[in-house]
Amino acid sequence: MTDSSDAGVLVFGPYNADGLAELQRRFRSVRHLATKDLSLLSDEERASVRALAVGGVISNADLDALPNVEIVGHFGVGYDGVDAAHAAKRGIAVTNTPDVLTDEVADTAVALVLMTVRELHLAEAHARSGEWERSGAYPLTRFSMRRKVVGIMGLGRIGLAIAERLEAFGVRIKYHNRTRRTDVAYPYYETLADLAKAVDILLIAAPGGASTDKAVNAEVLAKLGPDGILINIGRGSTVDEPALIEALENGTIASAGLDVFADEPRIPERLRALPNAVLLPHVASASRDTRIAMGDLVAENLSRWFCGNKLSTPVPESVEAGLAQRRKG
Ligand code: NAP
Ligand code: 8YV
Repeated sequence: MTDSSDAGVLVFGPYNADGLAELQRRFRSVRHLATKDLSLLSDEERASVRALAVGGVISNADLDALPNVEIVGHFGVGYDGVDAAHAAKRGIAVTNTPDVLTDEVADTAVALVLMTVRELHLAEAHARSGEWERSGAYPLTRFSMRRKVVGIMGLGRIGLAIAERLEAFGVRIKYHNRTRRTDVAYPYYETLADLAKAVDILLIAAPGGASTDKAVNAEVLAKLGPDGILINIGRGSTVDEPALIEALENGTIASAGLDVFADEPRIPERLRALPNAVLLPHVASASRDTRIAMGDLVAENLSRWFCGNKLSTPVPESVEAGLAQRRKG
């Protein structure tokens, strides 16, 4: 490789068009395998891949089918679609896209809270359908933001940005993380169940992965209670989705606002049929500007790697493995 732009880049799976264009601006050899079907590549083509740009999930088997990959740039801050620990064992660095999307995601989360609390999805349908003219005003809503207590599971970059926005509505904020933060005054709850019992609105802004898998289960939903509202802006895997559907159908909780789901893009028909569920198709970061910033950060990380510079946003597993910068030689 005579210079950094000669590195072979494989874009694996569906990928943002602006992000793909940025990679093509920076690297001479960029191939987009939208289908993720590596059998379409010859052994020589697989061996030529030195960098991956991934928009969603790559299995360890697929990663291991690329013998010379040095770095995986993940398009998104949640990198649960990549086994970063496995990559580190192979000496492969992984990067993600934190911070550049925080405000967009927090804005969307607030919108989802308001839609769900004030039933705006139903009110919009009432207007659009002509029902307002036929049968009069949309009914007064059961809930308001007034005097509400919001509990955030995952008070990190995005969770804190959401909390700061929600304070403008006069709500009180509480949170649960694995570790108490020392830089916030919000009340901390050691367990998710205790947080759920203490709040009106439980908002999930935690990462996916083993430590959060199905954390919001039937017990937590029962603690949230019949006047409780669940908001999930994190990962669908964090919620036991069948238990949530039961809870919404039976009035165990009042309603839910969801941007993420267990088996995207598939949403169970029972969930789609529920009037007390607000459903968004994983759009929290999906503005043109934010996606351009994410794609630029992926490309910047790959460029920095092959120039021998420190990565902008390596994931913790890569930093711990000494992969925050390409080793010389
Ligand atoms: P972050 O800054 O790393 O914050 C994650 C927070 O979650 C941390 O405060 C962490 O604290 C907490 N956490 C991690 N594991 C936990 C567990 N098992 N139980 C309770 N709390 C836990 O990450 P971020 O930038 O805020 O992003 C958060 C997540 O949002 C991403 O990983 C992604 O899954 C999701 N996201 C979704 C969208 C969307 O389009 N819907 C867009 C962007 C991000 P502790 O380590 O102390 O537990
Ligand atoms: C996705 C997200 O990355 O950043 C994250 O963790 O969930 C989103 O921004 C986006 O949907 C592209 O897959």
